[in-house]
Amino acid sequence: MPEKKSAVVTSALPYANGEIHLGHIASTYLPADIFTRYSRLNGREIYHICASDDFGTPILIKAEKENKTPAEYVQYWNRRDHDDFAALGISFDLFYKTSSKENVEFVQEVFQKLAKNGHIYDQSIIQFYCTYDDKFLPDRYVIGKCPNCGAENQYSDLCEKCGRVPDQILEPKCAICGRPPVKRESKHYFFRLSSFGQKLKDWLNSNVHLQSDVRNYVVNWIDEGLQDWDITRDLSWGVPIPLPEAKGKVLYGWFDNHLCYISTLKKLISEKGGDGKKFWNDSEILHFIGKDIVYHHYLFLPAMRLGIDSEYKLPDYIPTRGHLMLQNQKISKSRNWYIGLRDFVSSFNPDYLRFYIASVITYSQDDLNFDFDAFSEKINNELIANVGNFVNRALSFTQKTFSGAVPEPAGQASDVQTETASVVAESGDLLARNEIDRALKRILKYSNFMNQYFQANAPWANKDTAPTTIYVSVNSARSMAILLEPFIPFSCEKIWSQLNLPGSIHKQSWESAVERAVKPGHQLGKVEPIFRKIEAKEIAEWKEKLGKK
Ligand code: B3M
Ligand code: ZN
Repeated sequence: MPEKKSAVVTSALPYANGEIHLGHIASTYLPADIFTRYSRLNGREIYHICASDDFGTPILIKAEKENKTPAEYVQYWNRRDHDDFAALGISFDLFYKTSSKENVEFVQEVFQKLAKNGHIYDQSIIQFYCTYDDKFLPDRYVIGKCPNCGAENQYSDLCEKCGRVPDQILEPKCAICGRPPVKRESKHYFFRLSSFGQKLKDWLNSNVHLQSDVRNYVVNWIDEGLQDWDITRDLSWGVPIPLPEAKGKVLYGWFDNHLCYISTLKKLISEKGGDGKKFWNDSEILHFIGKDIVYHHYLFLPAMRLGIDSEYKLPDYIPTRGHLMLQNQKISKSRNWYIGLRDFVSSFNPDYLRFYIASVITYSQDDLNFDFDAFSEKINNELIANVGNFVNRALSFTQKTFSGAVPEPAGQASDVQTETASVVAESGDLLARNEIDRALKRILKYSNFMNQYFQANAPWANKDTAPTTIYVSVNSARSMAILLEPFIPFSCEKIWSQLNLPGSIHKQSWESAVERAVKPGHQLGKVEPIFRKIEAKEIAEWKEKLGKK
């Protein structure tokens, strides 16, 4: 077999100013985790990197409101996010932070290289300033009307309607006090994004792995002309601009945050005794994002890497997915049309959320919907009635009829063997291509096939063939545990322990799922139902809570 290329997976960095909710999970963290888990089982050296996005005005605004230093404030959210992700089984190799010493130093180094290469210039600009709050008002400190699409109430750093950066916001207001700001002069540093148009286009057009619909509209943006990018903020909270004359100025959060993908990977690899830069450049690089940050990942990020002579290679893949709707409506924290991750996994098995979302996430920018009735139906009728039912039937039959010892088969059941080989190959191939929903469907089809096999062979009524049926079924349960590990890792741990197999389910090999590795005479562990059904009452309560303050 050819050596599999190592890989670095990154998930967009959550701002350290609020809890992780179901929307984040569906667009970014779960697909990245499923891909990583599959790749690990498939024998690839792969690391999943993430960090809290600590700098930037929204965070400063919130820290001020809570009377905390920004450093204290982000530390809280860094821990909290880390713990919430862990509760959902999102298996980062390192969850770090953009305010780390390593990132700050790396960002300053990149700034200096860009400056040396002539990609940075300074210019005095007129900045909004609130005389009431006595502050310059960068980014989110200013709210107004987007000059590109006319949407009202947009922040000056990103229009949520059209996804562009409205650099000349109309009808500006101070986000703290609501008063119209005045204008004052300040010296700012700019990144020459405008000079990267052709290089970016060449890269976009030559990278065959990018999703073509996203590539097309990014190329359109380039054709409309790129603006140079103001990378300066008159704030105290950020990466200090490493120039003596830039005292009191920091770099814009979008200058430093994506560099944290690299600085965090470097930290991880150096802790393992390796060379992070070499690892980055020898690996396949995948940045998982939601569609609202396309502009930043398809333009800013590659341009900055090009600007330092591709010392760190550009991404091979930028898996970009749509937003999650909730009961067919846009998620909104202020209207409480929103589900916090912590809250959700404290009432439901985290695998239920993983399973449901995995079954609906397409590899596209289409929006998805979280629907409570569909959720309970999927869990009760597919996960439990299909997978849970088969595994439990096979194992409890072994327990009752063969005292928990796997019987000696009398035949081969070659139809099952063929089906097992094909589900392993086909679902693996789909996962490698990020087609998560289709991979899961394929595995469920296999589980269905096994239910039918068990039913048709009726081991309770056919004494002669029962040993073969059971031997084959127990082995299929093992195969399913491996194939489902990327999707429902906690439940697969349970199946693995009921099968009483050695080692960790998370360290098996994908290919080994074709084998009949559970040998005759093997003694099972304690067998019990793996899942609990969702009750109509629970769903009614959750629906009731939505939208209430
Ligand atoms: N924190 C924005 C967002 O979550 C930002 C992502 C940074 S990825 C480098 O939408
Ligand atoms: Zn103000």
